[in-house]
Amino acid sequence: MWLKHLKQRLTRTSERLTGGLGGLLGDGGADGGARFFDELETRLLGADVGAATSLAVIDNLKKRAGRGGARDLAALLELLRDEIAAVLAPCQLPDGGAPAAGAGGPFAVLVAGVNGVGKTTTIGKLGHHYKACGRSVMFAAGDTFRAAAIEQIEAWGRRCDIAVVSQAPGADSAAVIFDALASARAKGADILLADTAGRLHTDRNLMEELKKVKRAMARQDNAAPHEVLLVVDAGTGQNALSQTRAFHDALGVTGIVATKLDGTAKGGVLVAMAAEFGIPIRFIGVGEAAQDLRPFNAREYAGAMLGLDTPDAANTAESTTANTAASTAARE
Ligand SMILES: Nc1nc2c(ncn2[C@@H]2O[C@H](COP(=O)(O)OP(=O)(O)OP(=O)(O)O)[C@@H](O)[C@H]2O)c(=O)[nH]1
Ligand SMILES: [Mg+2]
Repeated sequence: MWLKHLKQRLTRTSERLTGGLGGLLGDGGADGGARFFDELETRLLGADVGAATSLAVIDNLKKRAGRGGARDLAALLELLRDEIAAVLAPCQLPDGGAPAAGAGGPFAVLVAGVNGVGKTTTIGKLGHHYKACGRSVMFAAGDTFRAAAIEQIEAWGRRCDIAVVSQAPGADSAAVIFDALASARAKGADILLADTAGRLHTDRNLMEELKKVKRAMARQDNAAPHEVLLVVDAGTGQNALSQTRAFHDALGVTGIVATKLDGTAKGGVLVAMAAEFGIPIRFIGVGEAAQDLRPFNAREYAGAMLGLDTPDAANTAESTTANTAASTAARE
């Protein structure tokens, strides 16, 4: 189910990459497939895979296809999937890196990113995911700035039956999150997901404010935040790279969630991010509903980018939630 859904949601990217490609193989690759490989490289660039990575992927593909190998489109796409998956693989964690129980406290996640990328929605979906895995979750309404931000996270809290710690609009975000962490500790919650207001990565003052939030969390628990989760909108393409650079410099990003992969043909940006940063891509978002978020899997994603079925991964994806619950139980 999920794989079909993922493939369908990534249609814009897969069409950009593979639409009409077969026609370029022409007479069976009399030109050694030169036209095909050139076009494929251009398309990888268009899907925001990035210049260096596109070139490397195509070079490897040419070598593996061998002389006269540029004939069979299906076989070439399988090889291409391998090449893309190899770039993505170092950024994949089992089950999106299911949080270990903190030493006597909740696993505290600070969620950050520029305006409108999907932070609050991702928190709602993550809450839903972790609850389905049997973890107890709390939310911190740390976006005290944007109108209706508190109502938005409270609505997710009601939908998922998750307690939300909030204060009045305009309150100090660091104070709200500090209190929420204290409350999550007192209540013995497994995971605290802290929302923050969207901010431009180029705004020095607002980036300083985030550092302050991070310090406030550490005062409550030395090891907190256990995760600094950056949310990026994949549709912003190359801009997602500069956002990641700036947030990583300021905060030390430990995980990435890429959202809105359903609405964009730039799904290749994850490959560029993997190649440049190597920061774990923990989850991907492919829609607005609670179930439109899943742990990132390199091979599944590479296949969906190319519109391929991934029969060998069908079982693993279907049982991801069950695996998470099982591995969680095993740790406890
Ligand atoms: N299609 C699609 N829409 C998404 C996805 N994730 C979030 N959205 C939508 O994007 C819009 C913005 O989402 P929010 O969660 O409010 O974004 P935010 O980063 O919290 O925004 P600010 O707090 O204003 O910075 C909402 O309409 C969401 O429903 C996704 O994966 N796919
Ligand atoms: Mg928000």
